[in-house]
Amino acid sequence: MKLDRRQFIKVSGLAAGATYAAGAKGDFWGLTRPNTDAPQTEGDRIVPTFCEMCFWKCGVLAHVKDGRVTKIEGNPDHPLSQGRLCPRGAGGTGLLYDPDRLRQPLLRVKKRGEQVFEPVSWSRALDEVAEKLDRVRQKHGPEALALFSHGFGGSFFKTLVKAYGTGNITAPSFAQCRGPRDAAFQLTFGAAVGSPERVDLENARVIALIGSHLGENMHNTQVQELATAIDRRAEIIVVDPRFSTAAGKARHWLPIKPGTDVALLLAWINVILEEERFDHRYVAEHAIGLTQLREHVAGKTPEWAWTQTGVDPDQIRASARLLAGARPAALVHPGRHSTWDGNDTQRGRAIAILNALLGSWGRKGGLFVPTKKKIAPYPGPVPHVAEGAARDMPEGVVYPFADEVLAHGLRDASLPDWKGEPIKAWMVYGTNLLHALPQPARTIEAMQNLDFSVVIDVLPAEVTGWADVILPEATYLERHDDIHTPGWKRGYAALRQPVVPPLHQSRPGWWIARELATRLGLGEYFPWEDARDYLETRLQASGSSLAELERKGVLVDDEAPITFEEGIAPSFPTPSGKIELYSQQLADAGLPPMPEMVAPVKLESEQFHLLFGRAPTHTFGRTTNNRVLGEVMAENVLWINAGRAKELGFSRNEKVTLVNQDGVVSDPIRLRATERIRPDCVYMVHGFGHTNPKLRFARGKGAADSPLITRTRVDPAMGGTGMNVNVVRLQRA
Ligand code: MGD
Ligand code: SF4
Repeated sequence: MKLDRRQFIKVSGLAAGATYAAGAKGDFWGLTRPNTDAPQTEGDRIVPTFCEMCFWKCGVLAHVKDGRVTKIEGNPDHPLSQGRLCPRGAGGTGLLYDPDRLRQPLLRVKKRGEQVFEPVSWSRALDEVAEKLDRVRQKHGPEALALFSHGFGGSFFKTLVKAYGTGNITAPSFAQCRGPRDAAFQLTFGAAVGSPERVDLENARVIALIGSHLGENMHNTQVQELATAIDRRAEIIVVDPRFSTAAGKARHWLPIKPGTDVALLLAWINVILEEERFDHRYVAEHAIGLTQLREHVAGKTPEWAWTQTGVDPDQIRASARLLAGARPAALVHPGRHSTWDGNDTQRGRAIAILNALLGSWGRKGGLFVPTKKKIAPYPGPVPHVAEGAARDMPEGVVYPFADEVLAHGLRDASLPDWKGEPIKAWMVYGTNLLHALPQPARTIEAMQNLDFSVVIDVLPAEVTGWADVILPEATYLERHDDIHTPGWKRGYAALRQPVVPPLHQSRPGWWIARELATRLGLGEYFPWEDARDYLETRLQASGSSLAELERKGVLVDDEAPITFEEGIAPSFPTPSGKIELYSQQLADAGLPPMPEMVAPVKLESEQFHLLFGRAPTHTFGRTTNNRVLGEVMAENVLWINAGRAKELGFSRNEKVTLVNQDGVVSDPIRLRATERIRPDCVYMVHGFGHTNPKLRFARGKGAADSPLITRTRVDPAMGGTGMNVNVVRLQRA
């Protein structure tokens, strides 16, 4: 099925950066509403479930006609979609009917990486995986197995490997994405920001986005709320080296020099404190460390920040005043992908401190206190593994605020030169590690050094090419998963259920995990008959039933208070029980207790900072083979400042390759010369430049940024890999 023409026009307009016709809430961002003009796509059946085209998990209604999914719409009852979807969600059929899908289990028959596989039966493949995992367990102990798992479907594999005996469970969404920001908010407020983020955008009167390119990063609910806020005349401040889609809606665009955001944030704090514009009562009641903060930012004036950031001091002052003038409904968005330059926890701390000064934590139009629906656990044995046993840090190295296992750390523990206890086997679920981890050459070296690897995926990817066994999973439209109950403005429980039966020989993750458990003698941890039995047991124990959830897709609690104004008692589970403007925890760990600037990477002549981000139609590399979404955006381009392109003798849209500081050369990519980016930066959308020949649509389209990420700066607080520290020069392709 294709998106209908009208949806595409809306989406294409967004992708092309066109001017947007203001209309009903969210229209100009390309969100789709139920489409009544396309009767040929109406289904005989409508099945509610939730989306997995990205990790936001909006509720969808899938139309089925003659056994095929014809249309996917937003579920109006689901709190995250509210009847709308982003372009990727509406394009889910492009994944379901992708002709390149993995169709049957595959066993490697030649050398690793040569990509020669033999199709085999499920029982042969599962026997092989169980036998190899058993061998690893006997030879090296269970902790020698690592699970890399990204996506909601990974939950049953987590149970499996915990029962097997390993705590080496990780996802790139921590140390390559949101980890630093969560550590920062945890240090400051005693609680993380979570996903979906606890930001009350729709009620905010001023919103500062620091490198959060909402509108290109299409987290549906946030985009809808941002659109509502704009309709209500909220002011937007965008801090970005690139004039993003959101910058087009902003009162202030601060085109900052990469790697200097802490300087800007300190200057904002300086203005708000010096001019006594902060929430005195809130800070006096709830925070500690104001005196140290005042001392710390003394002299960090907008004029000082200008020398670091290149941002006009008047604009710094004016934007600080705008923020403070709207408190507490003034929000500095915590961001999500925050592993930039290794000083990321400190940048997150500065953002958290600003929100504290604005009194916005716990307040309407600020960062609300999420509520969660309670669903009883399955009453079976729960596997436990020893805490702190993960092998993700070299001996003698400690990242004191790493709350989750570091994905690149487990990769490094698989390398031949690793000094500690090694990882010898990988189970990879739903993550293309060759694009997701920095230094992909090291990832390949690690995979070559393993005793065994199994990849569970829906499509071929670069990582499947290096696997010993590939298991084809059913897509999210063909399977049950666990119940989803995140913290949000209203508690809810959402069901993922099959809309159509699995195509080809793909199987749901719960079935694969349970079959492996049985073969490994761990069947007691999967005591249910099938996923329906598992879900029914949990729901009945919670006063509902599977039939009810199958019909509705989502059960939503009544409204409950989510702000201090509505009666939530302020609580800050930090060691002091207060908001910690000054962090004794950081000081005790030998780290700066107040955010400090770290010198940014220096450029030589003809070099650019390499920046990357998202597009409305794509989620990393997982959607770039999707023919439906590919009609809107089939390849990425390289944004370059038009003046700079001319100066270097490049024509407006010629093809170039990028050469990084270590001599690594990218695939060719077309230039997009524009005034909308600083002269010292180039920018591309992440997820393109696939090399796996089995991805017949995506292969060779655009360029990947990952091979150019040969250097990282590691965050000393939580171990995240700052990746925006690589520089490139351009050469004619
Ligand atoms: P994707 O690239 O989307 O995400 O990196 P990944 O977690 O690797 O690849 C997901 C894989 O999951 C694909 O192979 C896809 O086919 C498969 N898949 C999709 N749906 C399913 C399913 O239902 N079941 C199974 N079994 N498989 C499925 C993301 C990570 O990358 C993150 S979160 C961030 S924020 C970072 N972003 C980033 C960046 O922007 N630039 C660079 N250079 N590196 C980055 N690394 C991080
Ligand atoms: Fe799906 Fe878009 Fe929602 Fe992500 S934001 S879950 S892709 S509809």
